[in-house]
Amino acid sequence: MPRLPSVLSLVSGALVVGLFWPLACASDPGVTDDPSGGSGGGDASAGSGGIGGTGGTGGTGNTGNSGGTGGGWPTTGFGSPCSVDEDCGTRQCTDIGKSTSNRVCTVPCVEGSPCPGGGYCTFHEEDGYTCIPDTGNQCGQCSVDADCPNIGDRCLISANNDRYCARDCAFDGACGVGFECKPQPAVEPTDPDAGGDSGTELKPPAACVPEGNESCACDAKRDGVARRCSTQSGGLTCEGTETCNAAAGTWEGCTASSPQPEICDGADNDCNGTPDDGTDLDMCAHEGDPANTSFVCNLGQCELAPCNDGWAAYPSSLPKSVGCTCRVEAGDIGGANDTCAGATHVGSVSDGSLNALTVSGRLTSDTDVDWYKFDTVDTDEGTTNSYHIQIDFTAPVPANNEFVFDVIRGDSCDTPAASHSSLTSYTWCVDGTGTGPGGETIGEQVCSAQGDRHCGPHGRPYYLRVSRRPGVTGTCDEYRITITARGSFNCDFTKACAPQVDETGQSR
Ligand SMILES: [Ca+2]
Ligand SMILES: [Ca+2]
Ligand SMILES: [Ca+2]
Ligand SMILES: [Ca+2]
Repeated sequence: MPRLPSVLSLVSGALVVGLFWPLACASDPGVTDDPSGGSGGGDASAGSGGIGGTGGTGGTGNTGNSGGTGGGWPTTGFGSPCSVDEDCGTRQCTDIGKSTSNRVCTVPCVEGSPCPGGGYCTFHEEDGYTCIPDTGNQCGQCSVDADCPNIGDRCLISANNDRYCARDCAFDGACGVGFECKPQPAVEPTDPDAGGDSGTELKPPAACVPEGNESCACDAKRDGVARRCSTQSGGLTCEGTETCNAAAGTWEGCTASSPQPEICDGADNDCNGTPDDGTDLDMCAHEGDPANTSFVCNLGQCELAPCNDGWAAYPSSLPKSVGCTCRVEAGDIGGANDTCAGATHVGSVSDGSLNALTVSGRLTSDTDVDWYKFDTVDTDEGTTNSYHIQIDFTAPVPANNEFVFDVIRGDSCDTPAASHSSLTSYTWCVDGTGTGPGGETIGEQVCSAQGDRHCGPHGRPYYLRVSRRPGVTGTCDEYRITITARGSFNCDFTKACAPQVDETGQSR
């Protein structure tokens, strides 16, 4: 860094930039030899035109000085492209590019004096605080600092979440209209010793920010940039993005949805940041009010909670909103009677009485079965026996096409015999007279303790298993089964009762 101290001493001696240039010029004969300098000298307005053509934005500042001091001044003034210091009337050729080299003629910054020609002051690691031309870098598009063109540029983010290039203003706090100079966190210098070597006291970092930390105006520099936008309703706010359409000069196409009460759909309808964060009751209210249960929101879907005890959601073809309308019998809650061991004991029937047992229930799932157990009593009637077990469906009405039962006669939870399975009516009786396979008279309509035909006893426990006929469409219809031990007709040995076995050894 050999140059900076000498530059600074020159600045302090000259006090202002306008005075510095003639001093430098006079001390360097090479510059006065520049033929282009002669053509621009002497007339301020004519010089302005010539400089503007070669030096761009820096031309005006240079022109005033050269015009004021007479002829022989180079046109390669502030902001002009250059390769080496000698190319510049300012004697300072600086690479102001950040990622891409961009060498232009510059001047040192001076406290209390604006940079020439619309330039601005930024820090250069070798040259210290340096006036560089305004290259239109402010509000350029960027993702990181390196995307911005000039040294000292920052890639900042606005309150609307869009990023933009912001130029340095640490030296003098000067920014254009509509911008304000805001402090910024320090960045690691590419050369950690730069500040120390230059002898320059570094100012706290700052950059030009749109007033209010708003987005830069939507213009050609910002075309296609997206920023955050929002939609508000009822105290709720949803956010989205909108895009700068430079041709129209407006931000367009805000993607924010309209805030809505939270429903169970996997989406964050009220835009509070959490999907489906309402109560199950509220979020599924639109699904209806199911009976004997409630909706719960699960993975974006309103599902029925388990039914209250004593109720089932059956048949499953019903709409979810119906809920649990199929009553489960007390003896079947939790599937209690789904096995023979859990059979519901429903009482007993006797041939000494016309009283019947009635069993009713519902099959409350596709696979539900109901087991029942009852006792039968064969009373001693002396010379006759009216024991006649009859089991029949009496509901559904008018016809039962859905339910069947299996029968086990005896006190054992065996598999029902095939001939005693899938029945809708069952008879086992001795209260008649018939002819056996050997031509003998059978039946206990006439019987005695001493004669050929004894009078029982035949009383046995029974198991009954109610199930749904295979392939039938299930309903929650109630079935009803009537059981008697005293048949309403005499036993017909020609068709009923088979495969009745000889349980006593004496009669069938
Ligand atoms: Ca939410
Ligand atoms: Ca939701
Ligand atoms: Ca059951
Ligand atoms: Ca009897």
